[in-house]
Amino acid sequence: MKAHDGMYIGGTWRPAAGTDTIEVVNPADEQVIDRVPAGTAEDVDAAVGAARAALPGWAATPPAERGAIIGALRDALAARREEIAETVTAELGAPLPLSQRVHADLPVTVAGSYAELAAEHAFEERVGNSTVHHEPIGVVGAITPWNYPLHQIVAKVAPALAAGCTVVLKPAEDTPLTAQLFAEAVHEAGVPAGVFNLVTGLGPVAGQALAEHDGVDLVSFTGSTAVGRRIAATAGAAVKKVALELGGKSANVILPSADLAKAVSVGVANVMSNSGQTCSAWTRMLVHTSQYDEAVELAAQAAAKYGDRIGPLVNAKQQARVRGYIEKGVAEGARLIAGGPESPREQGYFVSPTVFADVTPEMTIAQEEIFGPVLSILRYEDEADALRIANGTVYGLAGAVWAGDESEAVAFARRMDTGQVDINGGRFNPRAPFGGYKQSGVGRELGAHGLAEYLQTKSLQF
Ligand code: TXE
Repeated sequence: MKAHDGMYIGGTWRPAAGTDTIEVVNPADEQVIDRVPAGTAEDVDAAVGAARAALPGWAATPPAERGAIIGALRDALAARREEIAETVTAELGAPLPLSQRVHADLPVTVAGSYAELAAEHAFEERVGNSTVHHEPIGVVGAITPWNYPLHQIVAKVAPALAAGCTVVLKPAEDTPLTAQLFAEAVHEAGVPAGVFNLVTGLGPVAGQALAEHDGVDLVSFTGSTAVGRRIAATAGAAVKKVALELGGKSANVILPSADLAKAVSVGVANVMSNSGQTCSAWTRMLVHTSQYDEAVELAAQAAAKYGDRIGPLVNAKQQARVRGYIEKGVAEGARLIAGGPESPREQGYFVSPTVFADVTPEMTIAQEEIFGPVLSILRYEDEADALRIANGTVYGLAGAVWAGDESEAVAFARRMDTGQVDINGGRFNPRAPFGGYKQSGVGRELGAHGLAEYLQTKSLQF
């Protein structure tokens, strides 16, 4: 696609307030592929104004009608599958099959679930002598990252629209083309003017202006813990609600009764997918001491199979950051069994699929989010030890448990301090709430819980 040179505000593409632009770079070959306008506080203000003006009409639209429009949005996204996949591949660097199967198809599923949920949701209920109304919270400021460029947008915009809110989106500066495609689909679906608005721009400029804007009632942010903390502080001072989806350091706990070969191969694939740029990735594999050497061998074989089939990281900064973590792992005494800090290619922001053995819980690579294709394998002595290690980070976003018997895995998962756990591999459910315990965030995305984030309640007694 060719980038729009304006902002999508009030149902039309209009010129940006300023003249600065942002270069969009293909991370696989470092070539500039396009430019989008760099929004300013003025653009954000215009977008928030359009969203406020559209709010009463959209909030009063019957939920089933809102659902029908979200259904049309799902169809518009589905019709653009190839264009979306190619765009994600161009600006994120993801291999095309991954862009098709995940980056393009997953958001269609999520939009579809909100087309249904808008119609199904109980926006009003009778509790004793009260009627409780669940009303839209208002104008939503959505700030999204680049790792799943379209999914992150749909996971915020679809539930917000289902709830009756209007939205201003500031997508990541690395992947604005996918966001522009989304705006085109919104337009095509017949979403009324001003209900959805797009301002492309830099985080500290357009993002910050959106997070601080008085006309925004809720800020929904996905990204780094540092920026999330800042947004929460600003919102707290303004007594404004936030939803935050931040980092993770999820544990993949393989209990001795599990199918070890399957658990290890799925576990490695989980970390390498999307070049490790997944907040819920199972980056710590926990293996019983009696099976440790076998698991390490299996993981090394599995990682070698990936070779250079995984895509690059999104930009030079992320590549440098991930290579720095790999060097730190070596310096702290972990044993490199696959990959390493050297880039496998001259051009592009590539990092080799990397696996560390002999990782101990206090090492930096076992504590901090790396956000690259790097797996740490840790050893545990017994279940209590496994649970202590699994729960021993500041994060609590996701996780996995493998056991011969499902109930054994479930019992363990119930004791994990984390928002989502996949049992024996799991299977994606668009209606299952997703979000963090501890420093992984505040609030939930997906399903009815995701919709409820965008509602406030009023009770009438009679
Ligand atoms: O994130 P930023 P970055 C983690 C991951 C990664 C690290 C850094 O560990 O290595 O964060 O990534 C906008 N006010 N995750 O630097 O800066 C920015 O424009 C308002 C985890 O890319 O947080 C973008 O739209 N907004 C994660 C969004 O915030 C601001 C996904 C995220 O960028 C802003 C991505 C500001 N002051 C990174 N500064 C996940 N949880 O999935 C930046 N932004």
